[in-house]
Amino acid sequence: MRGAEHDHGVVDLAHELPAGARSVGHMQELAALAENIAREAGDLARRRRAEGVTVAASKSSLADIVTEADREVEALIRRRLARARPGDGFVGEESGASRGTSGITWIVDPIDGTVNYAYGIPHYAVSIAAVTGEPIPEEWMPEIGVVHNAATGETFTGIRGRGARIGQTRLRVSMPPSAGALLATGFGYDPAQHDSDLARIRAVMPLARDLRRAGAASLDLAYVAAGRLDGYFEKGLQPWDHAAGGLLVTEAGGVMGGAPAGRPGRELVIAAGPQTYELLRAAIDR
Ligand code: LIP
Repeated sequence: MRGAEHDHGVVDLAHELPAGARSVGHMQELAALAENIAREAGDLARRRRAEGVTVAASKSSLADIVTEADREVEALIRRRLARARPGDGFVGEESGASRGTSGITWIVDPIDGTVNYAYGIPHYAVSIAAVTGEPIPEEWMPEIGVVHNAATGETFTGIRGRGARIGQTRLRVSMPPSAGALLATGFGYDPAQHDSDLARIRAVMPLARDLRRAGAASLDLAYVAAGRLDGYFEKGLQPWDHAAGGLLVTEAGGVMGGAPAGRPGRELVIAAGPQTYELLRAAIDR
């Protein structure tokens, strides 16, 4: 998906809002609700971190952990959203999915960067997105996205067709850097995937000035939107890892793509400014 009209002259029809389909004021209200809940959830996560973190269980592998705080923070978010908008659907990393009747579904990662959080590395985020359509990456239409860095307090907000910002500052993806791209990526929890992860890195390194692996996809995507990274790619992400951050990228004039079917998904997520995106895509597909 491409961002709206921006310096590169790329126009995306997806941003021509059907008359009456969704009011801007309504989406701004959803964004404000998500920001308030994300900040409250982030405060809870930070308090629990200071008190000491307990790993509650492992999921897809021993490395794929969930802490008691993940579960408690998601329960808080789910309660707050249900009270404010009882007819909405919900998809959460820890508590599963429930369908709504309003046409809006919330896609939530309560603590993205769980391993950072468990180790006490101050780089983790509350990620909250609202989508319309089927709540799966292949079909959803992201409407609003909030990524709140619970460790630093930074909140990145995007509204479809209305841009992305941090506070009152508009987010813009970077232009292609002459010194090579500062890229970010991640490694799946499944060790069997690591060979292909490393091969993908080998394929893109000729484009890169350097590589970052910070451990929270939503913040990697927010940083692409803010121009703090030139590009990001990763295989194995869950929908809640990229739902909010992906909207930040497209609303900052960037491109979100991947696989299956060229859209961001479990097989691959790629995010960058338009020119860097094409270079990344070509290097990875080679
Ligand atoms: C994490 C992502 C990260 C990825 C990790 C994990 P979690 O999400 O944010 O980019 O490399 O494997 O998927 O598990 O912390 O919500």
